[in-house]
Amino acid sequence: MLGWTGNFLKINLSKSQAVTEEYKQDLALSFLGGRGFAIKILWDTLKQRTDPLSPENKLIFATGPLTAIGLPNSGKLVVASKSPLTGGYGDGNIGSLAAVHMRRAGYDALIVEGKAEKPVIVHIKDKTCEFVDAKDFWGLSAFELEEQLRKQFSRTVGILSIGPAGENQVKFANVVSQEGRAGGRPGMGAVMGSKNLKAIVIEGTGKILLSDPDEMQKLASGGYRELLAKPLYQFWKRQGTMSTVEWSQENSALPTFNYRQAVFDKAEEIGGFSMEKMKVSNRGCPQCNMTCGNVVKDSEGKDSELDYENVVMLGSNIGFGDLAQIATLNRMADEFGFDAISLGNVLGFAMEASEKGLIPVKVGWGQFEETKALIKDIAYRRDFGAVLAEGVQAASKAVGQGSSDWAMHVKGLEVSAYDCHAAPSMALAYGTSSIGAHHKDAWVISWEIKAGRESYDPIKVDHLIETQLTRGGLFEALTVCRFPYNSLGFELEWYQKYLKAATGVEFSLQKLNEISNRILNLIRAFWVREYKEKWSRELDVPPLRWFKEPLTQGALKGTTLDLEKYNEMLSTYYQKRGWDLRGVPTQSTLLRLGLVQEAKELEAYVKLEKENEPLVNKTLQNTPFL
Ligand code: PTT
Ligand code: SF4
Repeated sequence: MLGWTGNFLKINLSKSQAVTEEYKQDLALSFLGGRGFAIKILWDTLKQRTDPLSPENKLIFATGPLTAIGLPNSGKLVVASKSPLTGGYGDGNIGSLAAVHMRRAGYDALIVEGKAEKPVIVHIKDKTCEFVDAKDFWGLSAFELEEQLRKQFSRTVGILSIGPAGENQVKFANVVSQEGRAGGRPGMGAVMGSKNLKAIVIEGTGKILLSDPDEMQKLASGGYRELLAKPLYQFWKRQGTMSTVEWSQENSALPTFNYRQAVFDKAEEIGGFSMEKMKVSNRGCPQCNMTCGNVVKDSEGKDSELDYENVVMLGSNIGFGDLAQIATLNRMADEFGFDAISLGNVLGFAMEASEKGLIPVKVGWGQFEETKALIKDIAYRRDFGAVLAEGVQAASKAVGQGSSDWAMHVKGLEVSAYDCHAAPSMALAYGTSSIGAHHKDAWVISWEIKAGRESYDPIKVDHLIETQLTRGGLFEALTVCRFPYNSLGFELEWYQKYLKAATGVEFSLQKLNEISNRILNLIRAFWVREYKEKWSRELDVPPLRWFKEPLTQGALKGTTLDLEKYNEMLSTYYQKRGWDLRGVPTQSTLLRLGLVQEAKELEAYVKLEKENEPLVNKTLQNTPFL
């Protein structure tokens, strides 16, 4: 095989064994890599209803055919598993030297299964794999750990690790790499912790065989040059994602006080220009010339890397208007290994519940010391922290008293940093995303604002699906960073040329769309298989706060989403996807995508419709919450 290595490394922690597994080119041509490999492996090898925190769950680190071959923004990988937070498919995308080393060691994916008897570090060096006792490392923060591992192995190794949140199986713990890169929002760090796996250290020195190496070299340098020439490049280097704070404020989309409001009176203090005054350097993923990590000094004088999502969720959403303090909370998230978006949601939920006198914790909006103390309680599952460590969906079940309306999640994954009181298609993007309420698959809100935010027109559904196929399908299968494409306007054709030079295979845009569709449909089938009789279209509905509680401030005062119109839009979405009124792929959709065996298997769990039903009003009768 050219472009792909053709190998996975299967690591069994229970047996301290690692075995190379060759895979067939068919798999690569049908699923491309990254998220595609991950869902196919999970579908084929995971028993239905596996407990996500049991040794039987699989933790997959997967790359794509463009990883580690010197192309712009290609130093990333997907980490995936059955999620302990949602019970469905979960993944994240991390920039890491581990992606580069994995491919140079000759693997396209690592598949970790079983559970080590005692805490362990897996050290992979080309074709060797050793299991190192981690007793001296267990308990360290992700940053301390990296420093020690670099001293023990070498400065340039790739490291994927967890902090104390992952060790204690906090359901929204993620995987950390290279101070400031982290991924796997739906609890991939908790899965790693449940396996007693503190870190993977990886070193690869081999070469990846390419179809046309000379052409690839030309394309790589052409790509870097093209990015440098993009009009938005200079401003991007200055602010990265941080300029979105001001944009969200101007457009009433800035999560504020647990999404009660969409504007914040201290937005300017926490925005991109304020950040620039504090900035000390840029950081980024390997093989990238857009390095978007904004490093600032936090309130304790330590380095912290700021992104829009983290700043908003640990800022306006929990009442903080001091960027240095937010930077401290952000650093704590990285050190403990929490997903910062979910952490901001969980804290927002706790602050609102505390204000309403519903929980035994006293923590007010913007109270710095109390917030830091609560973060530690969550990491170590102390007192009420143990309830919050389960995520907002579970916490709201424990608290009751109507709190599920303002537990901001979809399918258990906490909402990322865009308020949707006035953004129906962004709400639908959260509702139908592959992993729960994340903007990764489709950030459609800026397009929607231009298109008319009050409308529920089917054209919005078309745009959403197209975006999901490109971002949630293509970029997650390639695992390359999508920022060149969606933030600087780097054209998709570049990736077709890269693929041709790497693999020798011509991929038309139509072919790539078909692969993306296959991946997203199999992910949907996985959710349905795991939820079985508990599956319902209600799971595709975003938090009720956006429907029930109008905004009371800003230009959009009085606005809510309309549940009936949302529901109709959801039915249109299903029909355009080739899914039935429950949101389950029909048999003809699965067969058209070549998922023949998968359709048969899914039929064992849920009866499949043969074809799409026409849209009828019975949709509304099927939704008990109306
Ligand atoms: C991503 C999610 C995001 S999305 C952010 S900020 W963003 C948060 N970052 C966190 C963090 O940092 N530390 C932490 N402890 N928790 C965090 N949680 C949040 O995680 C990230 C960039 C960003 S920054 C984005 S949008 C883009 N995401 C990409 C993607 O998903 N796919 C892709 N092909 N390219 C992407 N490029 C951009 O990468 P998750 P990273 Mg991340 C510190 O992990 O689970 O996918 O959730 O990976 O290497 O840090 O790069 O405004
Ligand atoms: Fe990583 Fe940012 Fe570069 Fe993307 S643009 S590869 S997220 S540093």
